[in-house]
Amino acid sequence: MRRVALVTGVTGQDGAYLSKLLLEKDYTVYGLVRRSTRYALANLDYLGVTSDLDLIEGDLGDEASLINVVRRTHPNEVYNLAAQSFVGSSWDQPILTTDVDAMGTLRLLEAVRHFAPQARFYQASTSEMFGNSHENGLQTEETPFHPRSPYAIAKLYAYWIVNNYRDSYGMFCVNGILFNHESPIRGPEFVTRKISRSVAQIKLGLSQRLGLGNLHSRRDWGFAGDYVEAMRLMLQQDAPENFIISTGETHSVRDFVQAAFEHVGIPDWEARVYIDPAFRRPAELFCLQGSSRKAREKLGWQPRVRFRELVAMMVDADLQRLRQGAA
Ligand code: NAP
Ligand code: F7E
Repeated sequence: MRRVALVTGVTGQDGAYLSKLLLEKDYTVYGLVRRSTRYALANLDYLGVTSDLDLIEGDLGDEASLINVVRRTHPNEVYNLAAQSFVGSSWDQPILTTDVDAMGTLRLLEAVRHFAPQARFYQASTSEMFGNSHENGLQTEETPFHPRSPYAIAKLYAYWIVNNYRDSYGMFCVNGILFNHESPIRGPEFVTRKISRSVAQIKLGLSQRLGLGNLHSRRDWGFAGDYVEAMRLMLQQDAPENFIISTGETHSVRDFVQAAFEHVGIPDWEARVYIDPAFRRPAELFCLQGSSRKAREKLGWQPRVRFRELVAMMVDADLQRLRQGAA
């Protein structure tokens, strides 16, 4: 029997990579798509999987649509990737962010509890929940949470309600606590893609300068294609447990900018970058560096793509897109 997966957030970065992986593993994949989808199907098209998916309309804000999709699809595995995922926007739209990221998770859990209680449930939790909390510079599964944005607070509710449904109803529910992961189809509002796209534009003479906020923030950046493998592995375990997924390396935004300019052979990059206060945040996370030891030991997972390779992959993809005339 083919396994059936239901993926929310299928049009986003992770939804596209996860769908590709599940199709390669011979799953039937249903994707939940909003009527007003932001990315349309560009990410799925980029990875060449659109025609192999079954897309069903629904919204995490609408319980009826979630009940409908769970009843129609009879999933063995549910991956809840849908979210208002941009931290910066969560200060501008805190109520929407909370409704989708916190309440939306609860709505989906309820639909699964009533109509597919045996399904295994993956929740896209985030390193943002840690805030500036750390233990000797690292975040582990035991590090206390101290969220610093409306996004992180909504995700923390989702984290706990997922744990609660596991404890209360015996459902197979897990949280993947993923650190930042990027790719050529990362949304252009996130800093890595903003940099890769701007550097490609500057290289091709289509732009002159790049305006950024805090250059000193440090993130543990991995490749999305590696991280979706961990999501699937978490649902294949004998017992449901939460896992951190990270590279264990940290780099600053400045490091990313420098690596991107160096990759295209522009050494005098500092003259091309200016600080734009509009991109500073009301509360910042200074340094994320995750320990994925538990995932390495129990899931047998490890990241393959290293920092410089990731930067090069993203810049090259943007160069190629621009040369082909894409915006
Ligand atoms: P993304 O590219 O921003 O994708 C978000 C997805 O959620 C899109 O498909 C979007 O659909 C969908 N969505 C938004 N609001 C929705 C709603 N009300 N109902 C249904 N779908 C809705 O995010 P991502 O980078 O792939 O991340 C996937 C998940 O992992 C998110 O939950 C994110 O918070 C979490 N996460 C990401 C990272 C990371 O570094 N990427 C790290 C930790 C956790 P539209 O196309 O309709 O907008
Ligand atoms: O910011 C700084 C910014 O927006 C990274 C999401 O996937 O990962 C992501 O959240 C850092 C921050 O990602 C600009 O202040 C400087 O310190 O790329 P980002 P994020 O906020 O880390 C986590 C794990 C998630 O769960 C989220 O869903 O870069 N920064 N200058 C800037 N950031 C942006 N976006 N734009 C700038 O111009």
